[in-house]
Amino acid sequence: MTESDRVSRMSRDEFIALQNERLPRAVAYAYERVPFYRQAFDDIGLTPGDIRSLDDLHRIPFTYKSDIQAAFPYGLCAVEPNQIARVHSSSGSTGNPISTCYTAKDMDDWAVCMARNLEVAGVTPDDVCQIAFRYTLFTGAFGHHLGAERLGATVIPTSSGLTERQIQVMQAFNTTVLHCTPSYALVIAEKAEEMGLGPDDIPLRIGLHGAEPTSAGLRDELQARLGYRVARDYGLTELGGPGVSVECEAQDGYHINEDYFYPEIVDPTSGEPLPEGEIGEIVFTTLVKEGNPVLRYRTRDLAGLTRETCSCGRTLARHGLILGRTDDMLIYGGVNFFPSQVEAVLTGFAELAPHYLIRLSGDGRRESVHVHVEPQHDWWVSCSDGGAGLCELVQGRLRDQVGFRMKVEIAEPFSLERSEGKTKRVFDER
Ligand code: DLL
Repeated sequence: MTESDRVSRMSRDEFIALQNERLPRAVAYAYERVPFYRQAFDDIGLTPGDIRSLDDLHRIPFTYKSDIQAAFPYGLCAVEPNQIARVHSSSGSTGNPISTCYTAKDMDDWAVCMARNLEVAGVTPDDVCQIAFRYTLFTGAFGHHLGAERLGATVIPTSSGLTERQIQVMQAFNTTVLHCTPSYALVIAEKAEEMGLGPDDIPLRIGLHGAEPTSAGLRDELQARLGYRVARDYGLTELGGPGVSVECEAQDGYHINEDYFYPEIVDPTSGEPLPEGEIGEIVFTTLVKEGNPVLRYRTRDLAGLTRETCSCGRTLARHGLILGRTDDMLIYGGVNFFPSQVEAVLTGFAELAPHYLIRLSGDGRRESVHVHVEPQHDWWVSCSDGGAGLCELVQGRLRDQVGFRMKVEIAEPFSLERSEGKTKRVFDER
């Protein structure tokens, strides 16, 4: 049994003991080294000594994305500049960029977390891992690369793009694991089909996809088209990138590396902790991070949490599918909805390709929501009414499932923009 395996199967009491030992140290470390945390504690008369165990965690004030943005680039850093081994950054969909820095030990911890994620996903040292996340300041490629290397697998750092060549590389080197965003996996699937290749012509057995949502419908479609099993992984720059959680073969929640990242679920409005199983905002506290420790970080990602043992036998806490982000929530005519609800409806139609975009427009008095969908090519060429019947059906189902009328418009096959990284699907022009 590997060390990762041992940790992944510890008893709940062992986890609690480990977290109770690490949390007070992490809090004292942040207080002593990051003026932002010292100030936050001093402001409410809290001392690090007050945080003796997990039971005291709720007393610590939250850290928000705006705090990290305001501190860009090194404001929340806890070490001297010459101790920083690596920096990564995300452009952020809104506002200032976010950056994170790693000490040499953080880099080692990152490798441990990512190697464990790969192991949980079913990757072995015999696998050939093609890293088709883009190698930039973005954490995705470097994190996956590090984990695959640490696990002892073969690493092929193709980065994203040059899709035909990606497929040639897969065939030449017998790639068994594809690492990229689900959006890019879809582009690869399309290109493979254009090259006349079916799932049996491609040696992949696992797709490790993260950095953006993958609905169950999109996952199933990728699995059918590329002939592999999808394992989705989750992470964010603020916590050091990927390596936070991942799905195992059971595809029943994401196992969290909770010896490194302590999870809570809180009510997004009140901030009150929610009971296990309820959907709320995920909040993480880093337990051993040196470069950029964060306490009670409000991720804005919405999911539920369970500490029940998974059918795979692992005991690591699991969060469910990320249902959306608090800042992704759209409000139309007083109804709250998430793009993921629209995607869930669209992927239920075999006639549609999983490419879409949602456009909200209006002048304050009259608003409208248009959903642009793309038909499957084969269906489209045999369709006799220009898609009108299908549009009606999709509109009806969206109204039933999401709660109001959206106008569905059919775009030409292959006409909506494809992405090699994360896809932007919502355009709010109100
Ligand atoms: O996306 C880190 C990452 C790289 C994760 C590669 C997995 C694989 P950021 O660019 O900072 O970091 O974006 C983080 O992306 O708060 C979520 O909203 C979203 N996200 C990441 N993974 C998933 C996922 C990386 N599996 C933000 N499902 C997070 C849904 C995800 N959303």
